[in-house]
Parts: sequence; C-alpha cells; structure tokens
Amino acid sequence: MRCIQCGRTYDPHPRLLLCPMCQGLLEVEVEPYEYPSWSKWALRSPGVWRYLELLPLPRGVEPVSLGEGWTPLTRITNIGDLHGVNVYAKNEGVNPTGSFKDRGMTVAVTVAKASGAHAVIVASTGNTASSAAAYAAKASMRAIIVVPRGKIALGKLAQSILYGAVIVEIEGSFDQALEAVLEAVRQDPRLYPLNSFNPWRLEGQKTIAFEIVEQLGGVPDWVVVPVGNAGNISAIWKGFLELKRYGLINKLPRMVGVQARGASPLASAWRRGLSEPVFFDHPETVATAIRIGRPINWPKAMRAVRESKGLFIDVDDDEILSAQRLLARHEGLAVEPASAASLAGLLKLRKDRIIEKGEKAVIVLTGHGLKDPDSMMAAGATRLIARNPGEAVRIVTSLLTR
Ligand code: AN7
Repeated sequence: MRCIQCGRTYDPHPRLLLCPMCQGLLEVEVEPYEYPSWSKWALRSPGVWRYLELLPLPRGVEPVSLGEGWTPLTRITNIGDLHGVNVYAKNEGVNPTGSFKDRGMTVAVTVAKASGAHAVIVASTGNTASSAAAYAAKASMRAIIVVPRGKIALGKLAQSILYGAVIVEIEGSFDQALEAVLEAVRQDPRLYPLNSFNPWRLEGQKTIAFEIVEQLGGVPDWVVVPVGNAGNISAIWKGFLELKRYGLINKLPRMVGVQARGASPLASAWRRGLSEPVFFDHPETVATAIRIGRPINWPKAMRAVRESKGLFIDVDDDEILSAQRLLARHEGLAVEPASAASLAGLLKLRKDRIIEKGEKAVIVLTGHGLKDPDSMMAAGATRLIARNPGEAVRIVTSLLTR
C-alpha cells in the first residue's frame, strides 16, 4: 500500500486505510501471482472476480459475493443531439443492489470479514448504504449506516431497511455524516468503515475499466462518470492504468468527471484553474447521490483527470432531469438522476465540440432508476382514468387517432 501524499509504502493490512504518518489517502498495489491476460480471464465466469490476478484476495478466502459486475454495455442509438459520437452506456444499475457500489463492496467486505471484523459502518447518500447492508448481511456482519436525514432517495432507504441495517439519520449533509463516521471509527476500532477512502473498495470498482475494454473490444476515447465523493472516477482510472502497465491495452481514455452545479467542488476548481477543490458547505441538487460538498477522494480524482487529459464539468438540475428522461424514453434505460449527469455532461461536451464526431465515449450509468421513485414519478406521463372496462376500451382505441 502506498500513500499518494507522502509516498511512504506499507505492508498491506485490512485496517490500514489512511496513511499513519500523514493521514493521506492510500492506494493498494496488487502484485499479480500470475501474469494477467485477456484469454485467461475470458475462460472464467464473468463478474468482478474474473479479474482475480489484479484483485486483493487474501489467501484461502472465499469472496463474499452476490454476483456483481458484468453489467451490460449498451449502444446509444436514438439520442440525436450526440451528432455522430459513438456512445455506449455502462449500465451499473443492474448490479445486485442496483448500483456500482457492489463492485467495491464485494472486495472490501471480503477483506473486512477475513480480518475478523463483526460490524461495518458507512456514511452514505444512499447507494453505499444499501450495498454495504446487503454484503454485510451475506457476510453475517452487522451494518450501521449514517445518512443525511430526508436527503436519501426512497428506494435506497427501503433497501437498507429490508437488509436489516441499523440506520442513523443525521440532521446535516453527507459530509457531516462522513466526519461522524471517521470520528466513530477512531473512537471504536471494532467498527470497520466501508467508505471510499477505504482503498480496498476502490480495487473492486476499478473492474469497470476492465469490463469496458473487454465488452467494447478496445479502449474508448472518453469515459464520462458522475462524481460525488470522487472514488469511482479514481478507481476506474486506476483500472485503465493497470491494464496499460500489464500490456493489456496500448492507449488510455480521457476521464470526464461530471458534478451537479449545486455540489461542484471539483468542477468549480477546474473552471478556475485551481489545483484544489472549492468545497461547498451547503451542497444542493436533485441528484441526491452526488449531493456532496467535500469529496474525500479529491486528490486521486484530480490526478486521474489531469493525467488522462480529461476535465471536470458541471450540469444543472434541469439538464440532469432532462437527460434522465432522454435515457428512459429513447433508450429504455431507467437511471437515477446522478447517473443521468453522465449523459448531461456528454451532451454539453458535444455541444461545445470538445468531443468530436466519430469519437467513442462510454457514459457510466451508476445507479438504477428505481432507487429514486420520486424522480421517476416527476417525469410526467399521460395518465387517463377509466371508470369501467367499456370506457377503457373507448379511451385506448381512440388514442392513436387523436
Ligand atoms: C448513483 O452512496 O457517495 O464519486 O454514499 O450513488 O465515487 O462518490 C454515492 C455516490 C455516482 C458518485 N452515482 O460516486 C454514497 C455515494 C451514484 C452514486 C456517485 C454515487 P463517487
């Protein structure tokens, strides 16, 4: 494990999550016990654990898995405003709990369980909570989730309740929930934290990069990712770097991080040419998943975007909701608002001619639409009431001629 701030290296340990010397973020470096290769991977059943050589699995340990990963990569065919860009959507909503978080949880919960932990804890805008709750259940561990009260989408709360998590609702933002978790873990080391400063989790999430290359049969020019706490964009970039290091690809994509305007510490910094984020004390957006003002992984994300010659941009709530409807009504893809930020960002880059005709872009659709039924209901539809079957017949047979 290496500290990205001071460069010190450490022997791996499940409990080593921040640099003991400088409190910087750590990065896991997996030394493959065998050389990774596409042909070897192709022989295994698809999913996160197919990429075993590049994952940290303690010896003799069986992964805590719910069958995560190998999500569809769907070609976008009906959205005209993309004007000749080849766009593919990585539909992470079909993971076991409905978001990309499951990729990280299968690895981090496996590591946590192998280390003897009995209880996991997360701060969350909702998806991390649902995922942690499910994987903790599978691992026979207790899950404690700390969420901003009234600010997590209904589906995510409902999942966490059903999976049996203990739910602590804090009057405040996600950022305050995360601060509380960090302090709680300092005071009670029996709690094992699964937020994305936990570098083991990011090891699972990097498999999005592996799958994109495998499913596309190559490396796209652009990968567009919604950014909240900035773990996922960092993880995906790490995945591409590892493929390059082992000679499994020979070029790298440009990474685009999309934030919601009311919660855009990284995009605001980028626009002004700053190398550190402009923290938001009162983040606000309809995309509650990314309503985050102080992204803990910002140094990793800044590095990913800078190294890849990408960029951070922001989109407003109207653009997000309009992209959500476009995906649903033209492509049959139901995603939650935060995920639609990817498409909204791509449309903006296309309009500004930053992405050019003929280029290949992958948008990562991070969470399922059912996570946020309120946003789905607000999309609006023609809804007609029939008082009896006869009236229903008259209504439906008149619809197409009207
Ligand atoms: C659908 O669940 O932070 O930039 O606590 O749920 O890695 O934080 C969720 C984040 C994008 C942003 N899309 O990913 C949480 C949480 C969806 C998300 C993000 C989240 P990061």
